[in-house]
Amino acid sequence: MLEELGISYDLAPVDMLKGEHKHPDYLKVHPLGALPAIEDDSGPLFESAAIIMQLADKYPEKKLAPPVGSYERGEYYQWILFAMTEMEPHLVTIAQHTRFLPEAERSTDAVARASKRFQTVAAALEARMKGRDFIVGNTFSAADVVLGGVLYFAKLMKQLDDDLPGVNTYANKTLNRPAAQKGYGTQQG
Ligand SMILES: N[C@@H](CCC(=O)N[C@@H](CS)C(=O)NCC(=O)O)C(=O)O
Repeated sequence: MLEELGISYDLAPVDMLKGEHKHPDYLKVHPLGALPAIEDDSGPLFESAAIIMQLADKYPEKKLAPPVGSYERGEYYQWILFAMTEMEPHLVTIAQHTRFLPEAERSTDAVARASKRFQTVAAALEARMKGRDFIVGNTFSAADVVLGGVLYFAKLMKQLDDDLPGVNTYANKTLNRPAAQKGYGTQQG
């Protein structure tokens, strides 16, 4: 999002494999010790979609959010919350049970259940993307930044199969944007 806005920022890497995200200093920024978080002149903020929506509103001249009160603004909230509440939690479950939890606490059943639900939810996004380039209206918005981030996570978790061609095309287009390539280091086929 910062790259899309073209504003300068300093990166503060947090090494999760070393547990730096649970350090007391970082817990002052994010009480759950999760990533990402930002700090600007106004103070710290966590929750990726909240950060993205706040930045879109803070730089209105970049036109990355539909006008407040418009129908498109409603759709913008709808798809952002869809990404964050219906898609992302299943990916977090898959990540925890394949990478982050101690092996003894991992459950293949939990992964299977999360993956099944993710596929059901992704099918709704597949239907939405039929004949569309962007999730809301016909221009790029912060909602595409949110969806792009979640779909990037889904790709890492190997959840975007060939039976989701529209979602794959959308994810690749979003992640091939120069800002995403700079931000995530992505180059999708
Ligand atoms: N809903 C949160 C999810 C944050 C989240 O779970 N981040 C992961 C990394 S992608 C994390 O920090 N996990 C470590 C933990 O929760 O202890 C957001 O989108 O910001």
